[in-house]
Amino acid sequence: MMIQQFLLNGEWQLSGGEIDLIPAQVPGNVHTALLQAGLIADPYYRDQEVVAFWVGETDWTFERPFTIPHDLLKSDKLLLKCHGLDTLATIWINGRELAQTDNMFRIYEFDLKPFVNEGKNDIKIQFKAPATYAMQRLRERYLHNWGVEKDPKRAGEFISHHKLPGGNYLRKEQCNFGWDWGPKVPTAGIWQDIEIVAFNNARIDDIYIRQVHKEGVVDLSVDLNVEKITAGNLKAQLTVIFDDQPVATAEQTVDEKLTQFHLTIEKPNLWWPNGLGEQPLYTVLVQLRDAQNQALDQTSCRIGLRTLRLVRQPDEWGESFHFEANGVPFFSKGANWIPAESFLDWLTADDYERLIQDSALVNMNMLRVWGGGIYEPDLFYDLCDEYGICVWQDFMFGCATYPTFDDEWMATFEQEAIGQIQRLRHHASLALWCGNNELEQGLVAPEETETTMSWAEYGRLFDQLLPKLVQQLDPQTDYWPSSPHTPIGDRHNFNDPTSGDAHIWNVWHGLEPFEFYRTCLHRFNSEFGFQSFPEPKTVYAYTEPQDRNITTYVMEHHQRSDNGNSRIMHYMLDWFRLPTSFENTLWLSQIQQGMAIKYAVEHWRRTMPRGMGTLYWQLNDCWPVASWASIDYYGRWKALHYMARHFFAPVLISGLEDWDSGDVEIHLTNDQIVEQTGEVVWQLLTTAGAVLENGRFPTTISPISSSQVLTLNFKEAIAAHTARQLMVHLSFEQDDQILSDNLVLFCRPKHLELAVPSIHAVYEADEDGFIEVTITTDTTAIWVWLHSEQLDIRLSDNFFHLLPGQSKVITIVVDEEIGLEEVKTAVPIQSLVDTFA
Ligand code: BMA
Repeated sequence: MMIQQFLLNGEWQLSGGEIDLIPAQVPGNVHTALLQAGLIADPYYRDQEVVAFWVGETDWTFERPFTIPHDLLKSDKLLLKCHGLDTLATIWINGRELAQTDNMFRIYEFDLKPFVNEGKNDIKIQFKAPATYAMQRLRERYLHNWGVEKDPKRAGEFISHHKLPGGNYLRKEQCNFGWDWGPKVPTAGIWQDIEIVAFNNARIDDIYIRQVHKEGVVDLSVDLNVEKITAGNLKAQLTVIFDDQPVATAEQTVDEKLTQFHLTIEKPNLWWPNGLGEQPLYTVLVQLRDAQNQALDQTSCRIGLRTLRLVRQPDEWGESFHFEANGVPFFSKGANWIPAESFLDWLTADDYERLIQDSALVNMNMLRVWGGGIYEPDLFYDLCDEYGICVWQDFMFGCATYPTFDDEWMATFEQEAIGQIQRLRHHASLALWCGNNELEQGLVAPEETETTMSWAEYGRLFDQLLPKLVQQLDPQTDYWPSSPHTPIGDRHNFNDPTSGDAHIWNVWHGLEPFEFYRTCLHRFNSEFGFQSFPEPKTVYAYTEPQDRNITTYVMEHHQRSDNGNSRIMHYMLDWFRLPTSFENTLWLSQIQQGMAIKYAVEHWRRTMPRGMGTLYWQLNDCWPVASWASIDYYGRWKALHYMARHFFAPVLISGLEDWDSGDVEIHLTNDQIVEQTGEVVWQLLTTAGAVLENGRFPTTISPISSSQVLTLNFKEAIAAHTARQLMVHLSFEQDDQILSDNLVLFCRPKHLELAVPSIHAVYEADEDGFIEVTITTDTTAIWVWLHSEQLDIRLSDNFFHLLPGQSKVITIVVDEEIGLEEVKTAVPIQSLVDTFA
């Protein structure tokens, strides 16, 4: 008989504190059940999060009946499989304790047989209050955690800045206790599927696929692990499917736990990161049969034929740090990924698809799944495989010291790591396993102190256990102990520019000017970032009219970085004229954020091949908040995300200006595997749009390289016109197509002398039902953007510059059915001048 699986998802009953038996969805959590029942308000609205703190301080019980039919009870094995319990759970079956669990990231299986009867049964899962437990443990032994402080005045009390105390004691999503962009909503619940599994004879435990790439073929070796209960001959059949056709098959008898298959794929279609090639995927299907040829179990997984390695070798600057796909080095472009929801059950498949698609659309090829969140569900990695987004996967530790001295805690983590490596290792997109986020950035010292763990305690987990497990279970993926990590010389010397990866926070946290980025020559920038506010529509969703000033209590409540709003304004005074309204402040903060990250990324792309990667902090949000994200909680693209498409373009033209000498260096950066030939076109313009000088010349740029193609000097023009009235427009053109264009200024935008543009728009519906708008201007308009308070719109480009004589065609995708006329009135067009004029 084939293995049987029965989901116990759906409606359960929830009780806790004063609340008795309200309906609760599984998968789900306590907060969303209470919200559904009208017992708490939306924690994302105003400061309702604070009102809901009691939820994390309460024990909760989920329960439901279930039925076990007669033949199920006769199965050789009857198991309860929990794909995710958050977190401190005791499971009761018919009033008897089945098991206790302590790790949200583990998949647990328990023998159910001795606990159930034929017919009606019931299951209860009790969850301990996470906030209360965490606090107790912290009182027993202090463990440092950024964002939490010991209260100097009251022993045993803590000052909670952006986090609730003690989360580092629990194997639970760390940012559920709060973060410098996330709310403090420690929840509890059955957050993943829960099911009953019954089988006879045998089942498939897991498979492991190794690839060996040779000239024109890929050899696959597949390890099949089988759990065998009864003796008897078993057979396993393996089929590799591509484009719905079998391309290789093999059959074996299964005598032992482990059976190995060897197959060859001829003429392999190789998988490539986004921008470098296609993402063909093969399905590996394994079927297990008994001696009578009856199917017992089957499993399948999708793979991409590729090699994907982190390359570290001595070079003229120290030690390289870059990724190579199929032997081809590539520059990593992307962002850091945080959980896309604080209440994970609210996330839909569409939300995931949109975020991964949005990453690929702006020319990203890598996301880092950051260590303070969760190992994402399979769907996330499936989408990354499909869109060519390589995954830098952290293990779930971040910004705190951890109790590696506790053997029980280490043991549960070991099981977590084994389970997650086995679950994710076959994904084409998996590029790297990384131990943790930022522990080596000041949280470890030779000896344990109040604020550090010792290297010995740290090493136990990140230098011994984890590399050993990765080597055993996924030897074809590299392991990196921490982000950032300096592999050469003094390990305390994090952010060394000659080797390893770096987190550059001198701009923003360190209040250094944007120019600081250009002094950084690191090998790989895995974090750096700049905040902005979400757009007005998003802010309106969590505020009332009286909250709409960035200094109000509610606006500051939706800002978790220390003095975050002051930092935004600090830089704004440096770069821009003060905006005239609340809404303009929000928009301008987005332009500023985009400019900061563009400044950094263009510089780092110019340093290729010394620097081989930039992942900005951060792609997404888990609630509506001021943050470093480029896509807000509702999926709305901030200015940064639109700008990313340009500064991550496969071929980039950029200008490096020297305001003192009047020099502009023109640089071309090519991420493509093939050389690019085209024309560089430049114009020196007045702010009114008059062309003072111009030129064009043909040029070729080699694959995967960056070079300075020309330096121009505009000292005389600056003397004649002032820096405030000049700009240089650059473009790189190929067959009449502009592959990249850019604007160079000689002063801060606040000093630019810009006239008020009159922007003209002509709307048309194209044959696919999209709306196209052609935009022109009578004078130079900087950072032109379209937006809508009424409609959710997506634009093919936004926050662009427009010169008189140019026309820009933008496609507008509107989420709802709506006529051309309505769009016209609902989509105003603004530019920089409108933020202050
Ligand atoms: C980095 C990250 C996060 C944090 C961000 C902004 O250090 O690893 O912990 O949210 O900075 O401060």
